[in-house]
Amino acid sequence: MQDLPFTRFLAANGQLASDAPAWSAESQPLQQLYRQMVLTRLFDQKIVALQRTGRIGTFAPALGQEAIGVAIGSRMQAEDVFVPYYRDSAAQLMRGVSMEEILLYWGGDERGSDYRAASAVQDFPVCVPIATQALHACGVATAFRIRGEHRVAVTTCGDGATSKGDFLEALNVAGAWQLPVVFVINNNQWAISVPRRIQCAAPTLAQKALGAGIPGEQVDGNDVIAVCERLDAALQRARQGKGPTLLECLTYRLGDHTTADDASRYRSEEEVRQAWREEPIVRLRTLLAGRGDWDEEREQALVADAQLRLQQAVERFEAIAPRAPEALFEHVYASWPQALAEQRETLLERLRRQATQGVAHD
Ligand SMILES: Cc1ncc(C[n+]2csc(CCOP(=O)(O)OP(=O)(O)O)c2C)c(N)n1
Ligand SMILES: [Mg+2]
Repeated sequence: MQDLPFTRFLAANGQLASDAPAWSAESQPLQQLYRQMVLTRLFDQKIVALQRTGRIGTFAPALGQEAIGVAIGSRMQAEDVFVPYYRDSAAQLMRGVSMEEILLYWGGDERGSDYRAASAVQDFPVCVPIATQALHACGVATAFRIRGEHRVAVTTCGDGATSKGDFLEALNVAGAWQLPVVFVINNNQWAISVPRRIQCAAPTLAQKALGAGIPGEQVDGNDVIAVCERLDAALQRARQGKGPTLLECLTYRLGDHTTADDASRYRSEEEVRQAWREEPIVRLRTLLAGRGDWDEEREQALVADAQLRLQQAVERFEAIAPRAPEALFEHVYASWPQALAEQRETLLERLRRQATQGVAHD
C-alpha cells in the first residue's frame, strides 16, 4: 500500500523540528494562534456551563481539536467559503462569526446562522446532518470554477462522516472536476461511541482520497503549525487550479460527544488521560514559554480578557428576545407544502387558544 505523507513539526513535549516552516520562528504568528486556541477553549467551557444551567440547547464542544479550527481560520482568505460541521466555533470566530451568533444557533435560534460580518456572510451555517456539507462545498467550488474565480471552498467533517456516501460522492466529483475544494477531516478517534478502528478497515482515512484521484495526507491535528502549513499548500493548489486536497488531521475528542453524551460509558479513563498528554494548547505554550515568548502574567491577562469578552457576549445574547414559535417554519421552503402549511396553522391555532385562555405555552 502506498505510504501517505504525515506531517508534524511540534511534538507533544513542545520541541519544534528543525525543518519547521520559517514563519514558526517568529513570536507574533504563534502567539496569535495560541490566543485563539485559548479563546476557543474558554468559549466552549462557557457554552457547556450555559447548557448545564438550561440557558442553551445541546452543544458539541471542540475540546482537544482547537488547533484544526484555528489553523483553518488563520489560513483561509476572506473571499474563500467555509462549509463547516458542528465542532467549528474556532474557525467560525476567526472568520468573523460573532459569539452571539454562535450562542443563538446553539440556543435553537436560526438568526444565529445569519452572519452579519462581511467576512463571514458567504460562509455556510453549521451542518448537523453528517457529511452532507462535503457536497455543498463541491457545489460552491463548482461555482468558483465556472466563474473563473480564484477562491476555495474549505469543508470539515469528522472521522465517522467519512463512512457516509455523501463524503465519498463529494470526493469523487471533486476529483473528476478538479474542484478548488479542501476537505479537512477532524479525526478525533470517535463517532459518538463508535471508535475509529471499527468504523472502517482502511488504515488511514486520508487514503480515501486516492480512489477519487485526489492527494490525501495525514497531519498531526494537535500541532497547529503543521495544520497551518499543510493547509497553506492545499489552499494554494486549489487557488492555482490544481484541484482538491484531503487532509486527515489526527486528534482526539477530549470531551463528551455533546452535552447530551457521557463518554465515560464507552471509553477508558486511561485512554483519555493519555490523549490529554498530546493536546494542542499545552504543547504550543511549552514552545512559546521555552522561547521566552509566554509567561504566567500573559496567560492571566489573556484569560481575564477572554472571560470579559465571553461574559459580554452572553449578556448580549440573553438580551435578545426569543422569536415567535411559528418562526420555526421560516426559511425552510420558498412556498410551504400543504402538510407544513397545516402544521403551521395548527400551531397558530393553539397559540391563539392559549392566549385567550391565558395558558402558558406547552
Ligand atoms: C445523517 C446523520 N446521521 C446520523 C446523525 C447522528 N450523529 C450525530 S454526530 C454523529 C457522529 C459523527 O462522528 P464524526 O463524524 O466522527 O464527528 P465527531 O462528532 O466525532 O466530530 C452521528 C452519527 C446525524 N447527525 N446525521
Ligand atoms: Mg469523530
